[in-house]
Amino acid sequence: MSDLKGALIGCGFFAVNQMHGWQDARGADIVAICDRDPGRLKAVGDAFGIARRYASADDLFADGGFDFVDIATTVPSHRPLVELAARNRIPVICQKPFAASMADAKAMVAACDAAGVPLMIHENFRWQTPIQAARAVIDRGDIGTPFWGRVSFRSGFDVFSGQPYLAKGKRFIIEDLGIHSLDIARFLFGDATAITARTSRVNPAIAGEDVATMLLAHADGMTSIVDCSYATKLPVEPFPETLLEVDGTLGTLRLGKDYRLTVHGPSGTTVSDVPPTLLPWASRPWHNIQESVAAIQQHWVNALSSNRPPDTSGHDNLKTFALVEAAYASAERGQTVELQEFL
Ligand code: NAD
Ligand code: 89V
Repeated sequence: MSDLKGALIGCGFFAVNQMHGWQDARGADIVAICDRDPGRLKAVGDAFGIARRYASADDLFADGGFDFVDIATTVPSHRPLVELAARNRIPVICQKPFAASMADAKAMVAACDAAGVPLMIHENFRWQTPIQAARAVIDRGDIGTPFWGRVSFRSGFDVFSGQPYLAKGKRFIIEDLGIHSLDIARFLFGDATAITARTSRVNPAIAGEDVATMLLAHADGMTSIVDCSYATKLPVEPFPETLLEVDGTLGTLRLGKDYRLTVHGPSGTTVSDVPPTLLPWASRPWHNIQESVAAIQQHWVNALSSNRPPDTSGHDNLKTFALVEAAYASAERGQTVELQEFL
């Protein structure tokens, strides 16, 4: 079978990782790119040798000649671009966060369903090697049935220099980073039914919240805590590591700093290193995220080629995005919010 042809819209900060990921992917090639900023279009086009370049997504779709589109723009353009792809019956990947509102996200899913095209949200953190390693331990039953968990991301890393828009939004850490942690909680512990959240802003130079603590009730009775902070000054900066604690009926799992996994169960205690691979184009400390970009893109190629829905389909990611919306509602109201209100 010949390789799938892809087009990428949005040639900004993060799209460079996606372009590297597509170069690594088996079974897909990017044949066209689009950005309304001529400087970004030239930089990415020249770096990756892409001749077909467009300033407008309408023109890109009018010319066609690709089997899927990868949307790497920021959130305001997600709904119009996904709907444009659906109108052109082109399978589509859209970066997180899904949309500006739950109503927009649902409309995007409905548009793709009506057009009969797959939609995948680029929710890559669950594809990180250490997160996959933790999931394998749980699936093997090494710690029995999990009854409590924690997904923790605490950092003082300056994300604003690479992504200045993150300092300007009314919403910050839950929408941008917590969304990954909430998805990891769903991936490891199952869907949630209710959330209680508290947020605060420590950094006076930004508009949104930079600290969030969330308590999740999961469908199977399990409880988890998802906490994230960009205001945490540690002796050794852990960005962008997600740490895990899981207590099960037979033992415990701890994913600690430097990708160290400790599993304690009936047969004893094992400590192993589960670091991400440093891909040739990757750079520390981003390599954990960069590897997961390559992994989710390969997953998309495999799913599309075999007519299977991707794991983080639009339908699946509505449940992660509902957690984001419910967390903000909970923090604002000062009370627990049932997920049902948003789904
Ligand atoms: P960015 O602002 O650096 O890049 C976005 C690019 O899209 C810009 O070059 C802009 O000109 C272009 N663009 C915007 N609207 C367009 C349109 N309608 N048509 C054509 N071009 C358009 O942003 P970024 O930091 O690269 O973030 C992009 C997305 O990636 C965001 O949604 C962000 O949350 C997400 N992101 C994800 C991860 C991850 O690990 N999954 C990491 C970082 C960023
Ligand atoms: O993954 C992300 O979405 C990024 C970062 C890790 C910097 O928060 O925005």
